[in-house]
Formats: sequence, structure tokens, C-alpha cells
Amino acid sequence: MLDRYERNVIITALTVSALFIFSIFYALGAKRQDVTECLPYNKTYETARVEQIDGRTYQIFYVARMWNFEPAISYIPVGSEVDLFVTSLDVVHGFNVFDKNVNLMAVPGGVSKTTVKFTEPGVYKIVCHEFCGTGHQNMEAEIIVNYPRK
Ligand SMILES: [Cu+2]
Repeated sequence: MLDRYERNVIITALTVSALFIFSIFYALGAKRQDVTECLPYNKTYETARVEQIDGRTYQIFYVARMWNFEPAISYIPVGSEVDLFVTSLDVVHGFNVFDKNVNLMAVPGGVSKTTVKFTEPGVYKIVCHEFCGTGHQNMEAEIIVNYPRK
């Protein structure tokens, strides 16, 4: 037979755990956020580029190094879904897209990937949010979402 106090502690612990698990799944659904993936590395990720897959799907391959991101400016049509791939050629950098809940690490020898949909026109700033040396504050890039898709 459980002590009353013991029973209350167990009920409280189970309630808090259930709330915690519920809020993880709730946030996953409510934010509709693609979970960040880490991909197997190969040399093709070291070439910074923007690729158009089809009318509304793009891929941007970012290369971070002290102290800039390439491509520095990318143009994307409104309504596009964009896969972002990020790697680094030297030290660990951060990769944060304003207003988009994107928070990746740029790791040498590793590739981080996430998918973002740009439904509103605008200039989306990207900054390094991992201190990486004396030029850290200058590390930024932009995704410019400014023209309607064809
Ligand atoms: Cu950096």
C-alpha cells in the first residue's frame, strides 16, 4: 500500500512527464517545422550554389568560412519551398534565418539540412550565431524573396 505522500509525488511526476511529451508533439505540429537532418558528407557540399528543382522548389547549398557565407545573396520566388544545406570549411559556425525558426550548425565535415517555405516577400537575413573569431559579427547572408513565381 502506497503512502499518501508517495502517491501524490508519483501522480505529480507522471502528470509533468505527460505534459512534457504532449508539448513536444504539439510544438512539432503547430510549428510545422521540418526537423533538422545531418547528412553524410561529400565534396559536392563545398560548392556554394542555388539550384532550382522545379517551379516552386529550390535548394541552396551554403558554405560557411571565416567570415562569410556563400552564396551571400540568393533570389527566390514568393511561395517557394527551399531546402537549405549548410556546411563549413574551417571552424564551427551558426546559421540562423530571421523570422523562420531556422537554427543550424555549420560543421566542417558535416552537412545540416532543413526545409523552409517562403510565403511572404521580404529580405530574410541570415547570421552566424556561433562565435567563430574576430570577424564573427560580419558573417551574414540574405535570401531575397521578391518576385512572383512563374
Ligand atoms: Cu561564424
